[in-house]
Amino acid sequence: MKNFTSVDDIQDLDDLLSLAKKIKAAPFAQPEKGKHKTLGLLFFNPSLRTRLSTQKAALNLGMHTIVMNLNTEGWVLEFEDGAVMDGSSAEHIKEAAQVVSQYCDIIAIRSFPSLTDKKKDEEEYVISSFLKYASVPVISLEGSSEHPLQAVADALTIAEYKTTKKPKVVLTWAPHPKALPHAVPNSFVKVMKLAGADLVITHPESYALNPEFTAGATITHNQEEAFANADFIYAKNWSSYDEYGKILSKDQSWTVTPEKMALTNNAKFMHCLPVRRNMIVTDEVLDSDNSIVIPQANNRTFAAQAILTKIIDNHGK
Ligand code: AN0
Ligand code: CP
Repeated sequence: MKNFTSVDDIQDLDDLLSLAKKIKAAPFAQPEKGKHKTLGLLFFNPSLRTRLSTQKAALNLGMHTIVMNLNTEGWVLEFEDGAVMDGSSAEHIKEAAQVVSQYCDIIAIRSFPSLTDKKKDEEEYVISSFLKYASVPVISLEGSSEHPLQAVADALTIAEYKTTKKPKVVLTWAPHPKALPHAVPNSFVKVMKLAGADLVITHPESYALNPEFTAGATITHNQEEAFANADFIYAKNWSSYDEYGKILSKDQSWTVTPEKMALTNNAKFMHCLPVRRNMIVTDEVLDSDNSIVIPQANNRTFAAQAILTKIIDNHGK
């Protein structure tokens, strides 16, 4: 593995999850793996889990970490080729990426979409520019269209909690007051396809995800029908994809409640966090024994450690 910016970069999910499980059982077994190596984490957006778990993973491997909030602490970057830089941007990504590559052995980047310019967002121009100009491996800490480290942690969590070979996994849209990206559901759908789960996606009619991600998946606009006999409920809000970035509904009849969980096969409740209580899911469900959001977040460390291990082992090839 050279870079990890998409679920598509996973060559063998079973092999990756076995490694993550091995690491979870003995997180400090390879304290020299990352010796004298530095992981740079560049954030254009807020984070709690990704920021801490990815650093924790690096530290477990003996790596050093450098963290920078580029949006507030760095020079404003220019991404346009040939731009006459007479505006607000002070530094071109061409120099910035090459310079950071001299300080870091792996560069990890979080860059959310604008949710206003679909074309630009889908070009994934921030992470793509680092891939183009950096001379070291690049990891996505959530880009415009994917959050692959979250997806690995999600797949690991489902692998740990499933009681049947092919569990029924339901990805349900739920209401939220702000426009949110599509990265988490997109990567979740991709990884569940790889895992061979019985995946059902449910959302209001106007909330179809990009069909490039959902092609072949079962999709229903009837949430209760979707929940029937589910083994896992994965809740997430996303803004409209067709009416790009718009909030078309805050319908709380889509909130995950105990009544809806009662339709399932005693399903586990999952969410990537941060979660808005009593919007996405009620307190009763989130605080119930069926909620596995905390162990799910714990798995972020082992997912990241497995990915760092793969990249270091392959010497960035
Ligand atoms: C982000 C999102 O929905 O993509 C990050 C989740 C990991 N969530 C928020 O901005 C609330
Ligand atoms: N799930 C997740 O990526 O959380 P943060 O945004 O806090 O990193």
